[in-house]
Amino acid sequence: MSYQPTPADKFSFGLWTVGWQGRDPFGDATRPALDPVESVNRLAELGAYGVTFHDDDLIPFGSTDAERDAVVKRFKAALDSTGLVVPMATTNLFTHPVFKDGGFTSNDREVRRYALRKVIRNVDLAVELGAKTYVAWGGREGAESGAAKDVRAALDRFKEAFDLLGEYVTDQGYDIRFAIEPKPNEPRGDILLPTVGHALAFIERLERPELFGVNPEVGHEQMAGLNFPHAIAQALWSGKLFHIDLNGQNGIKYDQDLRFGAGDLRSAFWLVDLLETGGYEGPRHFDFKPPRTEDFDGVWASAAGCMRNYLILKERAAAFRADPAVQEALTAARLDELATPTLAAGETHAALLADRSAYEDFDVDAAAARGLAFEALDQLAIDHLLGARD
Ligand code: XLS
Ligand code: MN
Ligand code: MN
Repeated sequence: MSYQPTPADKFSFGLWTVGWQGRDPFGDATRPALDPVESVNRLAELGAYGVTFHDDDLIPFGSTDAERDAVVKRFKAALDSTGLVVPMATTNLFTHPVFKDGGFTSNDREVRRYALRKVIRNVDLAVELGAKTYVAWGGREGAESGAAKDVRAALDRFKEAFDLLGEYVTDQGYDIRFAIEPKPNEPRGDILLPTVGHALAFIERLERPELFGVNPEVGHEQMAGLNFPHAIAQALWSGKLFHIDLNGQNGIKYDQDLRFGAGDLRSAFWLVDLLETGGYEGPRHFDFKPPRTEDFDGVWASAAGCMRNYLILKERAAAFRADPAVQEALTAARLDELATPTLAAGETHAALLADRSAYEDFDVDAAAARGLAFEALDQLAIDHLLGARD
């Protein structure tokens, strides 16, 4: 099996991923800036299908209108010559010091109005470039101390901002939806909408919930100690998995943004299994940071590794599902039974209460003694994941 990606695999990368210069809180950049056009060319050569960007990744902050136009023209020419598409774009509301207390939820009203204008300007460009998803990561929407942020008022302002954006794209007739990206902390001490669950609940309070979904990132849920495939399953179940950020993370610590497949490999296996069988048709988007130890050869090796690992896991997950021994083990583990409704079709609570076999005559001890056979099933998964199944 060749693990050579093609555009049909729908792999996409943020300009800020391969373009990360390696600047961290303790050290300076270890790599020079990367020309976005060079990124487009290299990603296309590697077999990617899409490229994404924050406004400032493409158009340096503070550019004049003429400079902006020239950058966009050159970028479009690179897209045309490579066939790469722009499935998603987003806004940088975190780097410039003006956003030190956030964009949509800054205590400073003028900053909130400026943030909305900055987002709308880039939504226009995103639509012009054909993007169907607009990501909103509120990295600075949060606090380090208690009284400094009235969280209920901040959520009102968050809702106000998203309601306005929903109204704007509707009035413009744009074919684009928003994907909110949760993260528990970093760069703020605590960030609002910290997990997928928080974001899903928030979306239901918006005026146009149908325009809003989530963009979960592997490492962000894992920073909170949560099970990422479970978060993805609930987002899919809710019809809200609009986009995804794939990367790697080793447990509860700083946002590592390792290449996909590094970090929790077992979780990555279940994630790919779910994405490939659960009806997700969007881009497989990588939001990772090639470690600052790497030169550009290492950057491209890291990007290629993300896609290769996805394809290896896709192959292993498909083999797991196709294995007759796995089919038997799934039945032994009663997965088919879980898929069967607890009440029969048309059965009422009165009928349940009248069913003596459900309670009065139910042999609790016999049911308690039955094993679930999950271990044998899980070992089959490990065997497939490690290529140890013959
Ligand atoms: C940072 C986020 C960011 C978003 C886009 O932690 O992952 O890169 O994906 O703003
Ligand atoms: Mn991250
Ligand atoms: Mn991300």
